[in-house]
Amino acid sequence: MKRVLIALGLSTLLLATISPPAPAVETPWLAFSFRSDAEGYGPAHINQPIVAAAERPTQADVTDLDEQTTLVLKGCSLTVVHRDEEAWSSDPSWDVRELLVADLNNDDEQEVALLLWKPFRSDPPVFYDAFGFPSPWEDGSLRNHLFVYTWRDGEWLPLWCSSPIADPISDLTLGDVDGDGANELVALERSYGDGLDAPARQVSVWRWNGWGFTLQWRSPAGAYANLTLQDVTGDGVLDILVQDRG
Ligand SMILES: [Ca+2]
Ligand SMILES: [Ca+2]
Ligand SMILES: [Ca+2]
Repeated sequence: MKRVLIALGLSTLLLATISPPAPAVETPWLAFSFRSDAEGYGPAHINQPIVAAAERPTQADVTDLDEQTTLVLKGCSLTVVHRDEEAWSSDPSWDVRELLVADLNNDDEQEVALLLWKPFRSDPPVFYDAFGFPSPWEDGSLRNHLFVYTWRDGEWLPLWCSSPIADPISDLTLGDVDGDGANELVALERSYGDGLDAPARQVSVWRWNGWGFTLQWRSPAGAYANLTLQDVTGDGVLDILVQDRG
């Protein structure tokens, strides 16, 4: 009898001191939906649950480009393997963070976008000296770039390589977010100096113009994360969804 009382006493004590875990409060989602009657994309808080996008290929992932070609992102470097042989590999000084295989220039063929960091080189330095203005970046400092490559007829070719990006991109995706039938590039942007876990400061929408990407729209400043595209308004046009950590 004494043992039973002791056991009951203990369980009562445990119940009294361990409260059930509070239900997880999900960070609210925000939808930026294209407005044909206004400039840009209107924000709206949404209540329905959103499934975050699958992680895009990073660190030690293999992506099939075609039946005979794979992209191997291992550590910070990308290798293109064709028929079991290395066809191309990224410069050792690059830190390739993310791949996006998609039709970036709306020609019905897929390209490969690389989001990477590489050391800045004021090349040629004489350019800055001759024109009497300082280089915008310190030599050797890591800068964010977006490079787009094509794989055509067994050749890996650069289609477009950005200069250092003013507002580094932390995440990007592609889809037709204004319903005109052509893809836009949608990015989350940070500032240099922000930590890796810091939320993005802006959402931006870019469109291929034949020789590069033109900014279509940039969101108000905020604290954004987990970019994904889904049609939550039911109008057949993808909405830009982000979690709002502000
Ligand atoms: Ca294309
Ligand atoms: Ca579009
Ligand atoms: Ca929609």
